[in-house]
Amino acid sequence: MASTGLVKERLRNQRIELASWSFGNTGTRFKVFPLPGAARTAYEKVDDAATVHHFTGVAPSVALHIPWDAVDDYVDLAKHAASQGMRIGAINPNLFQDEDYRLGSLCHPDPAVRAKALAHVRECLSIAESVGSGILSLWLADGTNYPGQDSMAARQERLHEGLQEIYRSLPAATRLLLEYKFFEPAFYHTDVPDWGTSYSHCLRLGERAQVLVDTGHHAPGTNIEFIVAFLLGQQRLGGFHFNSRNYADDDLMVGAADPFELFLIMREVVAAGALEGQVAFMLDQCHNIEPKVRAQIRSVMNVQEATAKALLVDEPALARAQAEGDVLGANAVLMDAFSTDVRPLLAELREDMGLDPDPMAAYLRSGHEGRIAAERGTGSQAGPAGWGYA
Ligand code: PSV
Ligand code: MN
Repeated sequence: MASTGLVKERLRNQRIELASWSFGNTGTRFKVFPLPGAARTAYEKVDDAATVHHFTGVAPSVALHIPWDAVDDYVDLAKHAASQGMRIGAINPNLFQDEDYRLGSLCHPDPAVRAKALAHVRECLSIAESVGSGILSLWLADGTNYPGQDSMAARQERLHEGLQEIYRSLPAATRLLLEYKFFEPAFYHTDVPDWGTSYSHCLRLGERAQVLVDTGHHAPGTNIEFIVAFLLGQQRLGGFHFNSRNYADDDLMVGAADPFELFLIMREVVAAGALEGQVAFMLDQCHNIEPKVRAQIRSVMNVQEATAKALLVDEPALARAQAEGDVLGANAVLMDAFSTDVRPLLAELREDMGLDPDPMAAYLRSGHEGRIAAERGTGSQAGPAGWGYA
């Protein structure tokens, strides 16, 4: 088994990216319940992300969604982040909330709409460059609702052409992460429904096109850790959008519904030697009824716990059991690691890092929640344009 010192060292260097949209008022299509203190601007979202980093020590970057986080001066926003020890992470173009995107964006039948979508992605690439971000995360809401609505085959070709244009426009050190989702908002078919579709488009594009695995974007029962293992083996796992689901794209706190699944995913990451490197570990969550900063702190802690357990797997013992065909022995090695209470280890690590051993208690004591509620109020419920707009 790895020494405690080594496990702590690796946990200390772990990086988890937060998403700006987790801090604003969000909701379902039924209702947005405005939350006291919810961030109203991109600057406040960065501030809240910095607060999460302050108490956890492993979350120094925040992803932006454009235009939800549109500002006049992105360099200034990046400076604002840097002044709090943060940097801007992945840039997410929004190709789903404009009237023109009713029938899709890059796959739309009208070339003018496809051109508009491409122009927006290019704008996002220039934002990425100006804030020093090396990741463009692309999620398309494209698809159809009814059989016959459009040619699925033609849409794949349009998609390829669009992606090729984007790939050609990528600045040298930037990666394109292509996210997939099996349904919603399109209900009959989506144009990038699964990892295989994303992977084959990435292969056609080139090395800097990689798959983004959002843990909430799979049918129930899907073996996500297999997908992770496969993509890591092909050097095409670009990153994660972590969240947790019971039914569909529930966007709940990662590790909430199925901590075992999260452990198995992190175990594949650790086994492939990918904990440190290019894979981006990002949260993509919405906190519709719970306090947002606290929920993000809990989420970071959940990822840390799953990672710690994954690092505690007795790899030599596991390899031995696997080689001997010892089915139950191999399984027991994994279960031993999963069953370990890693909270004391993480508390020790945080003390080593000069942090409070209990980030949640420290946050509550800090009075931040009351302060932002008093300063910001409840904000206003998002209009018909969508809950993501401030
Ligand atoms: C879509 O469900 C998604 O997972 C994509 O990553 C979006 O960018 C994000 O949620 C926010 O809507
Ligand atoms: Mn996502």
